Amino acid sequence: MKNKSRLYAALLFGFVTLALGACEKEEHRQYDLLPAQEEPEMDITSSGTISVNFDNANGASGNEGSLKLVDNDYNSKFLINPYRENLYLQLRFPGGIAVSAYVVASANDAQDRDPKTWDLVGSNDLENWTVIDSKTDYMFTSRLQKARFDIDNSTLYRYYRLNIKAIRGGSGLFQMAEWRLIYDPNRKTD
Ligand SMILES: [Ca+2]
Repeated sequence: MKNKSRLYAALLFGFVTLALGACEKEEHRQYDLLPAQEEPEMDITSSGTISVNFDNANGASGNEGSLKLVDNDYNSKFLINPYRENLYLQLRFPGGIAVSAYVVASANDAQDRDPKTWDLVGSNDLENWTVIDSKTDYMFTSRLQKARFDIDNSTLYRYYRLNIKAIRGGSGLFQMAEWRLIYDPNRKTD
């Protein structure tokens, strides 16, 4: 009886050892078969410094100041009264980076205040600007809407601006909830 128990114990031990060995092998095999992984895209907005040429009456850090454009809170917004036709939003980065997409988000109310026509431009000297993307008569279809635009850009820029050339209401107030810039580390740059 004792010997039988020992035999069972030995068999059980052997089975567990084999099973563990099989698991290890399986794990290695699966690991070897994994395809080369692409790096995930990155939201680089927080690495930049926001500025605008016309800020809210209460300043950049006010309740509806320009800092609200990049606070990653889609319920907070930047607002100016009145809108100015040459309004720009600018993000400055510590070094050149090639942005591959951007997000413009409508605010919580009053769609007449939405941006409608804009250019995304890039520069390295604040004098020469290259148009990277343009939208004309873009209409947000809902409030707090995150509109993403993928762009074909491989050039590194330190400065990005969103030139707000027209608002939906034509005149009046301007408001926007969020502006985000996206970087794809897998994309080849110039
Ligand atoms: Ca915000």
